[in-house]
Amino acid sequence: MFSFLKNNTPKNNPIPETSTASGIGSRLRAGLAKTRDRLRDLTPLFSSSKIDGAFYEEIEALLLSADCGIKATATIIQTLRNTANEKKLNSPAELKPILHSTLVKLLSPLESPLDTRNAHPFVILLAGVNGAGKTTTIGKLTHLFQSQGLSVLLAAGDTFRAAAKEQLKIWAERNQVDIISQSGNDPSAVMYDAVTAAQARQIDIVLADTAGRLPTQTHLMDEIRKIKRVIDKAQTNAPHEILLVLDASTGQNAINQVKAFHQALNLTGLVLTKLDGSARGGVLLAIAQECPVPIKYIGVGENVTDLKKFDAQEFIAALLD
Ligand SMILES: Nc1nc2c(ncn2[C@@H]2O[C@H](COP(=O)(O)OP(=O)(O)OP(=O)(O)O)[C@@H](O)[C@H]2O)c(=O)[nH]1
Ligand SMILES: [Mg+2]
Repeated sequence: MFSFLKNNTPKNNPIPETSTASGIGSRLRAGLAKTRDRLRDLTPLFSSSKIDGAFYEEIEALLLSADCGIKATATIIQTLRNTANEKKLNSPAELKPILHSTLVKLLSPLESPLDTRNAHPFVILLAGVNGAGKTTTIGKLTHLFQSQGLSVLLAAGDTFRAAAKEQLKIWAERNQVDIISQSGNDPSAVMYDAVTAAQARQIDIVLADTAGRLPTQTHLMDEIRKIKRVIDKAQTNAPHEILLVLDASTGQNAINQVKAFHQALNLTGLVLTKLDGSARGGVLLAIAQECPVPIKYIGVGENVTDLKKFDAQEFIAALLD
């Protein structure tokens, strides 16, 4: 089901960052502080005197506690054991760079920068369970795209709650972009309007908000499938990105969410939010092992600039170094 994701990393058109490299690095480190803290006992472990069964067991326990999941943890421990045997390593310190490179290798296939230049307007549909961070992520993405000189239109597709429309409107006002909404409660109609409005106004990007839904709510999953079909009617081959927004503190249930939403919508990517509030950042490794949908962005705070393009090397460095 996920085989198409392997080695399809388009490195040619990455979205440039808006801040300085050092600023990004320190924000990412601050955002990952809780997970890094959970893994802090790795440092004394790698300074211990010998590689033995207890050493591996302690690494295993730490990885599991950071929510790396049973399968990814087993893969990582096996790689460490194999490398230690093959290279006849005696000292735990020699295994530290091996752990680093193993984690980067596991996460690298998930890097896949978003390229908005191959369609106009470029339509991005955001989906996810209630409270995952969809609307906030739209606010952050609006800021990011605008900083690249792109024009943005928001589609208020969460017609379930009046407050949802208001929340998106606040983000629209903050970023000074237009929002398409309706008084009715048909999200597909809102999406159709938004895409045709973007075509008429020569807008670069449409960001489509949707109501939170659980994969078990069949009628709501049918509804979002319909939203996708209607967007395609308004513009052939749209939406160009279908992103699942996932709360990183969800734990291993994140895996079930990815699988269910992917089956329903054929996801093109993930946004992992609230990494700053969670010690469970290891869930990215579980995703890489069990359901490798590309991670487009990670959210490391509530501010408009707290959205980071996912970079495996940077992520692991911020977690371990
Ligand atoms: N700390 C932190 N909080 C976040 C992040 N992303 C979103 N939030 C917060 O999470 C809460 C829910 O965010 P929303 O954007 O409303 O989530 P949603 O998915 O649109 O929710 P529904 O529309 O109700 O399904 C808000 O309080 C946000 O400020 C993040 O990266 N870090
Ligand atoms: Mg919302």
